[in-house]
Amino acid sequence: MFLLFYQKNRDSPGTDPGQTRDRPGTDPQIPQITSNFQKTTTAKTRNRLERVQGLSLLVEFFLDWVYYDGMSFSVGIIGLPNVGKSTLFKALTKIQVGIGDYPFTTIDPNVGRVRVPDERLEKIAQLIKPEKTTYTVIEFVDIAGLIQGSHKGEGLGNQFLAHIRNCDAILQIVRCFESEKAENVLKEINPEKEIETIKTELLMKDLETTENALVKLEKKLKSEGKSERKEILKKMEALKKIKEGANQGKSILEIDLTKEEKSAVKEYCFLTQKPIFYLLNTDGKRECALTKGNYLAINLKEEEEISEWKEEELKELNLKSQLDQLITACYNILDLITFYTVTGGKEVRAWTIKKGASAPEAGGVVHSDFEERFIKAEVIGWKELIETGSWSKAKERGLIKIVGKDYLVKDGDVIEFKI
Ligand SMILES: Nc1nc2c(ncn2[C@@H]2O[C@H](COP(=O)(O)OP(=O)(O)OP(=O)(O)O)[C@@H](O)[C@H]2O)c(=O)[nH]1
Ligand SMILES: [Mg+2]
Repeated sequence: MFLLFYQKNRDSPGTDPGQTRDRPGTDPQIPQITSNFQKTTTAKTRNRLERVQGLSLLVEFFLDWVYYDGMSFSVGIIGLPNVGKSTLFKALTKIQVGIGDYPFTTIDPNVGRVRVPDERLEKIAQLIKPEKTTYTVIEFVDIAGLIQGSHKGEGLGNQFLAHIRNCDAILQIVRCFESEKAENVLKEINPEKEIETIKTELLMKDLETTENALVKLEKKLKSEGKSERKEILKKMEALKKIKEGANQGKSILEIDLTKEEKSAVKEYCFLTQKPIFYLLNTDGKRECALTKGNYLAINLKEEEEISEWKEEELKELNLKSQLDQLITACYNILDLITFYTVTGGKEVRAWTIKKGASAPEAGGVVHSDFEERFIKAEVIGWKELIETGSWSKAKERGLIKIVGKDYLVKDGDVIEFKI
């Protein structure tokens, strides 16, 4: 049955533009996607599995299931030990993970996907009345606690900084609760100091990466030809600027880099260049605020408890989870846009791409054929579609635009790809 199901889902998409097909194993609530983080793990899994003779089809099925070629974005949950990272992860993903009173309960990272709340998608679905409504997702990675000296291998060391490197954005949990059982590694509740401690660790690692890169480039400079030397010198200039800023305690986000400089150092995936959001894990007994940065104050213990409750129970007690707000905030710092497909009325689905993506690039997120064989796309803004009442009426009134390869997708576009 598994294989039949697999075969069915491997059929290539028809030429009907609206036909965004299901991925193997796709459930509307848990689209199967792959991020940089998963790719590393999946590559290792592929090697191991491929050694087993006779299991190739099963291997392929499994890899297709986890190795969705669409675009996905991940948020690394970081912070000192015992601040509530795994408590948040469990509340967000409903995945049972180890939560303990002692520091470093988490060793291997936990990875889970969470659907992004989307009122626009719900409104489109109310209009189209599809069989399936599929939200876009982001991935959260619960990473082991960092402490002072992590960049030099203290605590659980350097490898956890590497896990952060694979994430697109960072969510730092800051401890604002007292507990006799769960030791406070910082020994005091001091959000600014806690943030500074983690920032220093990330920055020291970036400084180390910068210095190593400069040494390597210096050597390379001597052996390369004239045109390559020009590129290397550009990169070195940007790295020197970063080194100078980092030595003054500035995160790379705080250093004024030009677009060219940013692109020259992109390959280093600097930790302090990732967008960051703070969650103050409060027990509600104290004032909780930051003087700078984007943040939310949430009681994670409470969130963990109510994450098991049904919606009706929450309504009855007049309780509201703040996690949707948090997911939306994380989605927003990733600098992404959402577009929608309506699949001939069968499925209404939200997709995520980076701001500035072209129509074929957006098509590639839905299916590789939509990028490779892209001819044109039909596009309408979600609001216009709702106001007009249906896709066919919008077409009759000439409100649907035909766009080509150069069209840059806008947030909220509803798109049908033509191949
Ligand atoms: N009182 C209180 N306890 C909390 C809260 N959040 C987490 N805890 C407790 O703090 C302890 C550590 O929570 P975890 O979620 O495991 O913390 P962590 O940041 O993942 O810790 P490590 O994996 O060790 O880095 C557990 O005993 C939690 O029950 C909170 O908001 N209030
Ligand atoms: Mg943990």
